[in-house]
Amino acid sequence: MDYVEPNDARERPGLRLVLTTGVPGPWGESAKAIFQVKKLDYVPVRQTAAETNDDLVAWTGIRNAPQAVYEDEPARTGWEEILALAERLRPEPALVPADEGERALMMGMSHAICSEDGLGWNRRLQLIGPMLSTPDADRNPALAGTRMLGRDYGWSPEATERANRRIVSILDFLAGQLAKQQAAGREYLVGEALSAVDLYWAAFCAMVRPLPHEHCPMPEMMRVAYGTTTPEIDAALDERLLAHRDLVYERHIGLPLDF
Ligand SMILES: N[C@@H](CCC(=O)N[C@@H](CS)C(=O)NCC(=O)O)C(=O)O
Repeated sequence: MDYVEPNDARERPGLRLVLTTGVPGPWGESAKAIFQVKKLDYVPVRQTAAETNDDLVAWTGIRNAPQAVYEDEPARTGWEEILALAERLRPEPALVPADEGERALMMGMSHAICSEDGLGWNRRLQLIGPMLSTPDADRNPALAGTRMLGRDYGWSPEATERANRRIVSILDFLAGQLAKQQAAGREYLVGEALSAVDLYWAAFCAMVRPLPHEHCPMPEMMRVAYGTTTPEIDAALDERLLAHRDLVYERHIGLPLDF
């Protein structure tokens, strides 16, 4: 992917998407997948993980990614506002169901995957926890970036402890919903068609079961970290959920990923 620097991107019209370079960040991959399904063109803009990203902050006021910036509107940074922007700019194909009950379920499930205290959030706390629990964690210069992530995303020893329970509970819920849908002869997580939650599941699944290197050429260290799970997470990772991730990539997003 050819990234534009923030100082150049801010001068450009249209839709710009700030992404963490070199890694498949699940929130960023979700935004890319939504834009891809809707065939919305955007200018990819550089953000570097665990750094201060001063030029970006000078432009949008926000340090991390993703950020979707349309014309001179404020940057959209949350998964829900990025989805709302995409639905407004390109209503078809709709990724939010029209039926109110299905919409509420779809948004609730997406919240469980993407929001604070959700699957991705807790998995991140679980991943950085061991590094921030070492005896010299508060002064080791090699951990400056990890400390920044810990501060920005609310790490504490208690947070690591409950993260595993939250992750397993959310995986169980997703597996149960997919089983219900399949029993009713349906292929997707909600309703009859693809919706945003299918894209979120495909992207966030990487944090517990990364795609193979030929489909997702991420740094080896990150693959090992993401792929090292707990016995409870392994047990909760239903084969059908993994097969659903594959279907979504093959049919709607396309592989290999480019980041
Ligand atoms: N603001 C997003 C979450 C964004 C987020 O957690 N981004 C992370 C993962 S992609 C990030 O930018 N990490 C690298 C960093 O903080 O430098 C939301 O609420 O949906």
